[in-house]
Amino acid sequence: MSAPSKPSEAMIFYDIAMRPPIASTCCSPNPWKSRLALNFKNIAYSTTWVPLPNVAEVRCALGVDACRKFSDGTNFYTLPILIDPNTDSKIGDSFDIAVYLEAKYPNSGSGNLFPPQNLDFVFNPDSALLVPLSEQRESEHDEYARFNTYVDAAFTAHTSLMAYILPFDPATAEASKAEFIRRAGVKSWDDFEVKGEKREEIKESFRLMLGDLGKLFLRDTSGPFLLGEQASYADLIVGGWLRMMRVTLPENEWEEARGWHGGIFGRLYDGLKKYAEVK
Ligand SMILES: N[C@@H](CCC(=O)N[C@@H](CS)C(=O)NCC(=O)O)C(=O)O
Repeated sequence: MSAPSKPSEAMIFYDIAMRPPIASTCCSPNPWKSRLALNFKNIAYSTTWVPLPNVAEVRCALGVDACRKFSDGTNFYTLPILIDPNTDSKIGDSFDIAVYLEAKYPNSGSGNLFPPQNLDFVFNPDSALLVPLSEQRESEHDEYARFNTYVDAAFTAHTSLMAYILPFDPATAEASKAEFIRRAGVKSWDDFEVKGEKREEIKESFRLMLGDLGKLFLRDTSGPFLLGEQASYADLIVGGWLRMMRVTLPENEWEEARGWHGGIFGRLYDGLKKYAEVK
């Protein structure tokens, strides 16, 4: 039997709840990659919003194994998770979700999430990241998996610019902050604030990294995406991080970053708006 062009029953997508109104504050990059992919594929779904301190409990209750580990080797329970009742599938990693959607529903939505392309972006952080977001794995979409790993590393190396104004849900803000303080081994939330000269230094490093990444977008300038007018999952990977920047950078710095390198990333953010509806 050939793959169905569209699933008949709505899927359930799990994302992290931030401060209301959630549609304008949700900012977790990996769930965003999946939201963009679900909308790109024009899949019917609803979102279940999970308070940050409840992610582990929800993931365990769904029986989805952890896909990350903390540096001490303990499980790190994360979102997104996607449940597809049409196939009884539960997928707990954003890259796997995109691969799944393309494999099961190749004929749905705006086309192929994984058209062949060269994605030769490399990022080597000064020091090993404490907690890798995604690992490079053997995959039928190796080029994209490698790109995902490097893009995650490149943005993660600069999230100190963004952590302090994360829009936590007031209902669980204290517990969420306490957990971030514990993980980082700092004393108080104020230790996350980066300002002055240090901030300018990190911003410059961020700008240079985006300049490197931006070179890939200059190969085809017929549209905002890597392949010009046609978006692919590689654009959505970067788009997930742009969504985090949009919410967690001070407004003036977001405007500044949009304009860096001739506005490549501002155009990408705007171009992806058609896939950014929060459902
Ligand atoms: N490799 C995983 C990583 C998922 C991940 O790190 N999710 C973060 C949000 S972007 C999370 O759930 N964090 C929960 C927490 O920090 O407690 C994926 O791509 O889905």
